[in-house]
Amino acid sequence: MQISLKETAAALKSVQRIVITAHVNPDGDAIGSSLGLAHALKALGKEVQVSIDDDIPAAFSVLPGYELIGKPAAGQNIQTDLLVALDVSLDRIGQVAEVVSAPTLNIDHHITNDGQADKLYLDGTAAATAEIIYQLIVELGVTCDKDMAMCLYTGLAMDTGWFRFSNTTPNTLHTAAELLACGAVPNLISEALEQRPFSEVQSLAAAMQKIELLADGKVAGVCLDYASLQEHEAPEGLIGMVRVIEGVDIAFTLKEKEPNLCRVSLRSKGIDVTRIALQFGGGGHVRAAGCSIEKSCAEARTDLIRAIMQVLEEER
Ligand SMILES: [Mn+2]
Repeated sequence: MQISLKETAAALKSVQRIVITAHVNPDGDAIGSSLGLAHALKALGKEVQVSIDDDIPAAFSVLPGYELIGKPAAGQNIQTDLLVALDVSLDRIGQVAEVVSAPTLNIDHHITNDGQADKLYLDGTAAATAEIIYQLIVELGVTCDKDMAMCLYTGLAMDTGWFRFSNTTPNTLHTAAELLACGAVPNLISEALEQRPFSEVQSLAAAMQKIELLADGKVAGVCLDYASLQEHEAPEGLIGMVRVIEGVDIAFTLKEKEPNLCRVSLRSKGIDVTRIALQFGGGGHVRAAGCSIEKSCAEARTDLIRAIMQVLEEER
């Protein structure tokens, strides 16, 4: 059931124990929104746990509360009054779905949200879930402090490509300004999140050698199979390097994270790439989407390219 922001605030106020989660393969918005909301609910005297079924990259230790994020263990049974899922539909929260049995409240900005949660607050115009969480904090009557601001600013900055992408609105920048006024330190966040181990820069260089151009240069992508990912870890930011290639409309990366399990990221300069991601059970936004394909790297590549070509053909 879709609810309003006011009803979302009321749902949070009406319970005492809250577990916050976000999607697997968490990004800055998933982590920043989760911690930002956790700080706000703690300020209201709530008992809050943050549980995300994945490893949290160490770079995010710049965020206050990083050490509080737990990972659910199989067979665990977390008792709580409400499960709050951020930046995701309930189908991508991994084992959290099994270890927590409680009513669900979902807060998201993805237009592809499946609406399966008991209560859903969805704002597809928000650049980031963090933008919604800031409004929610105001609605809750909580004073935004530095810890909340650091976390939410990170979510907002990272989902907008540091305020460069088309989802950046006047409200996004107003929110960012409010967060700076509340104590967020933008250079601390960007320096922490931009730094890379030397080995990762080398991995990025190796992966960039494998970028292929397709469809007369309208499509570019890179596929990393399981063996090559054992040799060099998948570098962060690879899709961004593919995206900037002149003439490219659709950029993709395909990473075989486990044998026969490929994670796909898609970016576009206009074409709706959710049309491709949805074909494989994924989702996202018009210009940034993703999905998983349970096949080998080579087979998944064939299926993905076929789907991309079909969408390009329909656009013509
Ligand atoms: Mn997001």
